[in-house]
Amino acid sequence: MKDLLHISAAELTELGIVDWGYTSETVPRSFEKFKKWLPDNGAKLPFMALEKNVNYRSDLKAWWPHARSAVVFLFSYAPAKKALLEEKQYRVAGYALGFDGEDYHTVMKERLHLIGRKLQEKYPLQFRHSHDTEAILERDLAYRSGLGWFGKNALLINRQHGSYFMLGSLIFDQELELETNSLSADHCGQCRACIDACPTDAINIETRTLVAAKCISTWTIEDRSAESPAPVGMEKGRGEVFGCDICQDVCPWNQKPIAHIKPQLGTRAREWMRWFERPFDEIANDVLPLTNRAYLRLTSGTALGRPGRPSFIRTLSFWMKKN
Ligand code: B12
Ligand code: SF4
Ligand code: SF4
Repeated sequence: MKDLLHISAAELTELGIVDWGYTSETVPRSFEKFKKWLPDNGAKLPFMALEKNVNYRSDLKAWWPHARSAVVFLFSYAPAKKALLEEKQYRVAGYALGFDGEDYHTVMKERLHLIGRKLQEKYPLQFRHSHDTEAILERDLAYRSGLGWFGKNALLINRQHGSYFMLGSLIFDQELELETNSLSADHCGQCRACIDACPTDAINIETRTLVAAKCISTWTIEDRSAESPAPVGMEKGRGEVFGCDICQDVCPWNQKPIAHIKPQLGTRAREWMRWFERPFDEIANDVLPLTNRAYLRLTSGTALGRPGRPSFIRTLSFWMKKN
């Protein structure tokens, strides 16, 4: 990784960043693809379909009129993911325990702010940030910054770091004196490991997008209805209770980066892993007596509260019936 102006690569590494890329292209390359995807998928993810948000995604300038350039950072959760894989623990997606079990939004926001303020010490710039929070096509922004390609599993894949990372971006009101990496070529080749491994057949190979309604991640995190039936094929999964990493775990581009790092799971993340690895009925017994608000208190400070108690219980019941 290179230094970012006067911020050294070592300082960025301290913040959990493994690479960054710069672009002054404010218009996404795949907005038309997004618009084609929306009619069939927006119902399951209503926040994606809001008219205002669709317009924001068309151009960074539509979202923030002052936007002129952006730096996208890869915040790795590979060390935590490696620890989970070694424990054969698949019930919680790696990103949720990857920042010591803390809510990645909070952690990344703090770190992006720190970088933005440090840049302001030398440059009279204004910035905004996005870390799975704003209505912008974050993967496309990372693609334009030369950080990777869109895999057949729809994830942004980086040749050196695979895909076990979250994207965090700083968007600036001026262009910076930085070079843009060249755009990444597609390195999926003839591989179709993710398509064959996805238990619910959620990957649309032609468009490299997901059928949101079929994806386990949608059902276990975003679908807050206690009545929604599980996607067909869910029973072939690995006991996913929060999110799904199957199409990443089988990707050859994740094997090398994972082989070369030390597994690392912080104390809180390990406690959560232990909480989740118990029999499903034991977990349900912890959650059933709680009110919805008490459940939110239990998960507060983590990313785990997002589905809400009713749909979390619905997911646990699915696995209890299956076992
Ligand atoms: C909605 C959403 C979801 C939904 C829908 C996912 C989806 N694929 O759309 C659900 C709940 C299913 C989901 C799941 C997950 N998500 Co999510 N999600 C988002 C969110 C908020 C929007 C994504 C989006 O725009 N979807 C719309 C569709 C049309 O976009 P797309 O699938 O990426 O399709 C693009 C490609 O097909 C591309 N394309 C295909 N071929 C080509 C070729 C070229 C040349 C180009 C330029 C483009 C291109 O064009 C499309 C439009 O951009 C983003 C954050 C953000 N603001 O961007 C995070 C985000 C994509 N999610 C993220 C993560 C980590 C996950 C999960 C791994 C979590 C988990 N473990 O459960 C899974 C992964 C599922 C998967 N295989 O993609 C990360 C991805 C990091 C990465 N390495 O790519 C993001 C970027 C959040 C972040 N800031 O880090 N997610
Ligand atoms: S996240 Fe899981 S369900 Fe969704 S596409 Fe990947 S393997 Fe399939
Ligand atoms: S598993 Fe294979 S096809 Fe799927 S994203 Fe990885 S390299 Fe591409």
